[in-house]
Amino acid sequence: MRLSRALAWLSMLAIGAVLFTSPAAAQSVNRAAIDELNKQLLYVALPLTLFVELTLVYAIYRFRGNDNPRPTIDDPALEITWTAATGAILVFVGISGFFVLTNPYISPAAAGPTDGAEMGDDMEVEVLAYQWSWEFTYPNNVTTQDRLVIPRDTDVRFTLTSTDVIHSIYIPDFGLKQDIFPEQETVARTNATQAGNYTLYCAELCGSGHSRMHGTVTVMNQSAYDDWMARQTAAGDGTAANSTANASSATATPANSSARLTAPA
Ligand SMILES: [Cu+2]
Repeated sequence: MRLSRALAWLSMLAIGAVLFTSPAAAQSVNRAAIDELNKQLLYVALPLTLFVELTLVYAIYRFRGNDNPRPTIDDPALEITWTAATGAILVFVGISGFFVLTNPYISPAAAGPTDGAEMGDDMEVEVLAYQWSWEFTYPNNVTTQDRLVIPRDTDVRFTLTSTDVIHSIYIPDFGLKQDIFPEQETVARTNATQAGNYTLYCAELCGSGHSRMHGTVTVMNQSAYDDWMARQTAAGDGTAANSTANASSATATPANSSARLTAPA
């Protein structure tokens, strides 16, 4: 009696922990898809864990002090049932994971032609990674260093290149991570849903300055973003010659781009 009451309390505690620790609203559509998958898998894993653990605790209690256990007898029906149940769970996990992996925000490069056509409307930001900094080039040739500014609720596509070694862009709050290779272009995509400042990291050990290779992502409402972009463009007019001259050689010489328009941090 005391044991069953303890088990009931344990079950209630576990279910309560899941209900009250549900994550806050996601900051991007990528993150929302990943969080939703985690939640689905948790709802499958939790009852299974409880079932296994409670069975174990019951067996320990029920057969305590049994010095002469009988051998297990074959039970084909039981064996078929648990094999089929395990198979069904694995199929569920596989299908759930597949849909998130093929989400056009999470795997833009693997998305089908329909999604590719839709991506024509994305705002495009060129990301240049190099030892040990980031350079972001927006439409209008506006460039920022170690600070990425994007509008909220807008599909943004990043085309990523490196001038030296392999880097990796990682924005944990957005659930976004993509390797960046020299002489090769990779793509990442997101849609940020909450204004604010987030941290961006390099997630690939890329040399002695790797730990310094981080930046800020600022998500603004559309009107604030438009104002910001107008200020950057106006500030850039004074150095238009520099900006244009360097824009063509940006990929080759990022280190020389200090004369180009750089947003205040
Ligand atoms: Cu790096």
